Amino acid sequence: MFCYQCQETVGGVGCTKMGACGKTPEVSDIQDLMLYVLKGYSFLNQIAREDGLNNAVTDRMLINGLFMTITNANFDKAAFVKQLEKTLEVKDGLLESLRSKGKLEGKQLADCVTWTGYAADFDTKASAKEVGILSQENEDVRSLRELTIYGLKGMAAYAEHADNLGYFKVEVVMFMEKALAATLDDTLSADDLVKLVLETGKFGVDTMALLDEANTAAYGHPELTEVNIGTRDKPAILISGHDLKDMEELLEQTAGTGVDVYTHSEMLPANYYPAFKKYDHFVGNYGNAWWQQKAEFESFNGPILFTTNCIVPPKGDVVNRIYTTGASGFEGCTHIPDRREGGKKDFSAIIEHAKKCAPPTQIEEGKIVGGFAHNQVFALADKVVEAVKSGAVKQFFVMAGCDGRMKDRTYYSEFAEKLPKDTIILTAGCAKYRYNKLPLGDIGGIPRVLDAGQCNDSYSLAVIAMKLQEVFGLQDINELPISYNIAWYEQKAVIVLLALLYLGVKDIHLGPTLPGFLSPNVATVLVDTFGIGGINTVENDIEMFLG
Ligand code: SF4
Ligand code: SF3
Repeated sequence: MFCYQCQETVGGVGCTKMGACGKTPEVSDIQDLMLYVLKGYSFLNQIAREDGLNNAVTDRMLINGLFMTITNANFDKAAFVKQLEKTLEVKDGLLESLRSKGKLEGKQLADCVTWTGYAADFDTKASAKEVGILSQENEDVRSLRELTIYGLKGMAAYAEHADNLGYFKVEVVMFMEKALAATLDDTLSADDLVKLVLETGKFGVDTMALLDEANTAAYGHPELTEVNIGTRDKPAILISGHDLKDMEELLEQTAGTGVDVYTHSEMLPANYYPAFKKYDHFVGNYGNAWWQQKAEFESFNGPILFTTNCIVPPKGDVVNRIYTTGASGFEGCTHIPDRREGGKKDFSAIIEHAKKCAPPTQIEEGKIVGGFAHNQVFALADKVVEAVKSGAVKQFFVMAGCDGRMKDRTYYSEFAEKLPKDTIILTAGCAKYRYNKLPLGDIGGIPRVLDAGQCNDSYSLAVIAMKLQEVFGLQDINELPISYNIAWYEQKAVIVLLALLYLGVKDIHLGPTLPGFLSPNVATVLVDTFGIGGINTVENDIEMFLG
C-alpha cells in the first residue's frame, strides 16, 4: 500500500504498512484499484457521451465510487468489491460498444481502460505496481494529479449530498470524467495540470453552491441557534457524518417512537435548520469532533448512524451499535441500504435497537451557538459593517476545515484564545470543536465565533467575503480584513482549499502540516502564485497575521 491523501499520513510522507487512520493494506489497495478502474471508465464515458451511450446510473456510479475512497468513509473491503464489480461491468460494456462502433480507432488505450477482471482477480491486480499512486515516477506530475483527484473526491461527496436532495448537475460529473481522464494523459505539461487543479476549484465552488441551494431549499436557511449539549433520560440514536437527507428521514421515522436523536461531529449544523427544529425528540449535539468518538460512543449507550466519514475503526462491542449508510461502511457493522428511486431509507432496525439501550450518559451540559451561514450573517450585515467601520472589529479569521487527533492541533484552541478581543472567527467544518466551547464572548452582540455549518458551508464564508467586498466597494477580495488560517485533514478540505484559490483568495495558511502529496516544486508554485503558507507558533502567527 501507499497512501498519502490525508494530513495524518505517516511521517508526513505516506502510509506504507498500515494507515494511521486504521485502513488496512488490502482496503488501501482495493481503493487504488477503484480509482484505477474509474479512470478507465471516465476515459470511455467521455467518448460515450458524444454518442449518448452513457446514462444517469453511470453518472452516480462515478460519484459514489470516488466518495467511498475518502479518508475514514469506508473500511469495508466487501463494499469495494461490490462497487468494483458494478463499475467494471459498466466500463466493459462501454469498451465493447465503443469498439464495435469504431469510436476507439487510433486512440491509445491505457491498461486501466482495457483491464477487466472478476472478484477473484482483484487482490492481485490491486497490489500490482501499475495500479498504485507511486506508479507515476515523476513526483511533480504525481503531485498535481493526486491534488486534482483528492479535490474530485471532496467534490463527489458534496455532489452526492446534493443529489440525494434532487439537485444534480451533469456538468459536474462531466468535469470529473474529464479530470480523471486527464490524469492518464502523459502529454499534459505541468502548466496544463496546474490549470486543471484550478478548474477543479471552479467546479468545487459550483458543487458547494449546488449543495447550499439543495440544503436551504429543503430545510430553510440556517439561523442563529443555541444548541443543547446535555442529555435527556430517553434511549437515543446518535447521527454522524454530513448527509442531511438521512437526518430528515431518521427524524421522521423516530418521531413518536420514544427514541431521541442527537447529532455528533459534522452533523451538529443540522440543529441550525428550521425544518429540523419542529421535532421535539431532536435533543441537540452529543460530544465533539470525530476523533473523540471512541469514548463518546461508549458513554452514549445507544446506536450510532454514520452517514459519511469520519469513522474511527471501532474496537470491542461498540461495533454492534454502529450502523453505516450511503458511501460509509465498516466490516461487521450493519449497513442500511440506499433508498430506491422515489423511496426512503428504512431506519427501523436502528430504531428498534435504540429502544433496548440505556439513555446516553451526560458528558457535558450547556449550549453552543451556531447557524451563521450567509443568510443569517446578511441579516446581521448592518451590525457587522458598522462594527468594522467603527473599529470595534479589526479583523476576521477564517478558521474553517477539519479537526484531527494530532497533538499539535491544540494550536487552534490556543490561537482562538489568544486572538485579540476585537477579532471574529468565521468557521465551518469539524475544525470548530477546537474553540466552539471556549468563552470567547461577543462584540456588541456579534459572537466572536460565527459557525456557518459543515465543511461544505465554507462556501457560505466565501459568499460572506464577497458580500463584504461589495459593501466596502473593494476591487480585490484580498483587501478585506480577513485572514485565512485553515486546518485540514481529509479530501473535503482539499476541495474547499481549491475553491478558495479559484475565487482568488491569497495567503491562506494551512496546518497543522502541509499536505504530504505536495512535491517541493508544486509547493513552491502554490507559495509563489497564491501565497500559501504553513503555520508556526501561535504568537508568531498572530503577529504575522495582524502585522
Ligand atoms: Fe494514511 Fe490518511 Fe491514507 Fe489513512 S487516509 S492510509 S492515514 S494517508
Ligand atoms: Fe471533519 Fe472528517 Fe473533515 Fe466535514 S468529519 S470536516 S474531518
